[in-house]
Amino acid sequence: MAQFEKVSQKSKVHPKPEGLTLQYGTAGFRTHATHLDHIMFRMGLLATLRSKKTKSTIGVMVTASHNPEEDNGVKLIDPMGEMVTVVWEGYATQLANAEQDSLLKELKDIIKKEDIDMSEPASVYIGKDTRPSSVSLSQAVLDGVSSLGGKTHDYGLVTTPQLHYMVCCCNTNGCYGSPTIEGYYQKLSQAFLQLTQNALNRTDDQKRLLVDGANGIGALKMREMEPFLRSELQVVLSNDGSSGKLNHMCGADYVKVQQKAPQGMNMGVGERCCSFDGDADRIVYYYTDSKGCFHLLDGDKIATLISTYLKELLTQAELNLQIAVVQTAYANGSSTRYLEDVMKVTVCCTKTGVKHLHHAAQEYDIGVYFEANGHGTVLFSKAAQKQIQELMKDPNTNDERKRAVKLLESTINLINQTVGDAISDMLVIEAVLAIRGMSAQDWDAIYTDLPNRQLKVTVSDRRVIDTTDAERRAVSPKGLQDTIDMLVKKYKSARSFVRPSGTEDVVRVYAEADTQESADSLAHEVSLAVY
Ligand code: NG1
Ligand code: ZN
Repeated sequence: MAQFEKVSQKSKVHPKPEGLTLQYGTAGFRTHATHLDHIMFRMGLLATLRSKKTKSTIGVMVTASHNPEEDNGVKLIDPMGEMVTVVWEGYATQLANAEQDSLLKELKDIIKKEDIDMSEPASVYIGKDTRPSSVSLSQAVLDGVSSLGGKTHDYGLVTTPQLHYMVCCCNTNGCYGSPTIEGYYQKLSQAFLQLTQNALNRTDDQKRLLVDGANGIGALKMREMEPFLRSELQVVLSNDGSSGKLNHMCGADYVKVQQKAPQGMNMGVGERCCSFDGDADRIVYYYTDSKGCFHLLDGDKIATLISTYLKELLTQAELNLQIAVVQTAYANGSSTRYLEDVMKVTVCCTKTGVKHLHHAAQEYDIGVYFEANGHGTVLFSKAAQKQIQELMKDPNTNDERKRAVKLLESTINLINQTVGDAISDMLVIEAVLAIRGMSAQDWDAIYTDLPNRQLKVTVSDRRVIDTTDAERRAVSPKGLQDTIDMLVKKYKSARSFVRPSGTEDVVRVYAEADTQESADSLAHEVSLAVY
């Protein structure tokens, strides 16, 4: 078949280094950029098959998010903008690891297993982050798609969530928005401006936000979006990519893990600041107080702020919709306690990795999900959205209810429901703070985080650690959990767990306790038990 001849020829231009094996993990493929050319070509092939199979447009994003600039990676995006299914993650690994001479065999195997009609057309949307290696790697994806006769649309430099948005817009015939960068800015900015009309007498100081762009794509896109916000948000951008290195001493991951401000940011006392990660799908906020103390407002604080706001609107609108917050084992114990005991919302805990949180959140009328590291969004079920729209149209809805319903409607439009989105989340947070007249300190005071520490341990084979109970307990190696339990007992309000990372060759250790010294010491003791 001529179709496969082209694949065969082109694959020689993107050869696989013999013996190299990689796995499609929680964040797709991710490793040093020099090992990825063949992976990109093959993901172009796989996206084309996925498109034929689903009769929809599929997305391929070239990025390694918060990893160092020298790394790169790739993720596939399914028709509704969600992560690709587990079975296809398996195909991705199968195709990636096929030696050069068995690539066609593996490709045909997938076509057969999935019963793919190869005469179907295929369409693939491609995006990339600002890493120098992304240029040639995204070209390799394009080569893969075209060698199977698929059509491509190369969006060039976009944030990961922007590409998810484009894919969703395309496959819902524009119902979600227009699949252009301009359409994205217009949808979000209109919703933001509608929301901030409800915040009275905001001063320029209150409209000011310091943004750390991690020297990445988020900084570029923030600059593009600013005019759409008509000064309702006055962004002061640092780490905008003009001189610094991507994610180096800056960005959401650095700030969250180091629990300190990024380099290059000039923070005034109490000033609201936030950091994006390298592909702008994560965000964390922070400020320093008058004593120079750094305060982090992470994904748990974001989930709390947004769910409190939504719950209040539901009460005002007299809407009986179930709201739940989805977290992972990394959620600070104080946040879980506050959500369950004070706010009385359902909280559920899933394994690390956005796809797990996303699926759990889909089970509720309104599912707010955030990883502690700042990756998250809010999902509204179709039924919930319909109820909100109907109430808006109902002539019997009184003014107070109507105001709440209108706010809910604009909030839904402002949220990128396909995936966590730093720009969209930032605008939601800014709108909520404005409407409620809250400062960063007011937000921080909702509850007090338990001091915590995250460590990485390098072991010879991280996969010997197996976990259960949403990764909160280790089942192997034998005896490890007993040791952790024993160590935890030595400290007050303590909790600790270990799990193998899905994106790096390390074991992650997490500990929290009543003081920072105790959290640090517990994390250290547990990491010694992992060796
Ligand atoms: P791993 O490396 O599996 O811990 C990290 C983050 C996840 C998720 C993925 C994908 C932590 C502790 N882990 O996963 O939450 O964001 O990267 O980027 O932050
Ligand atoms: Zn990211």
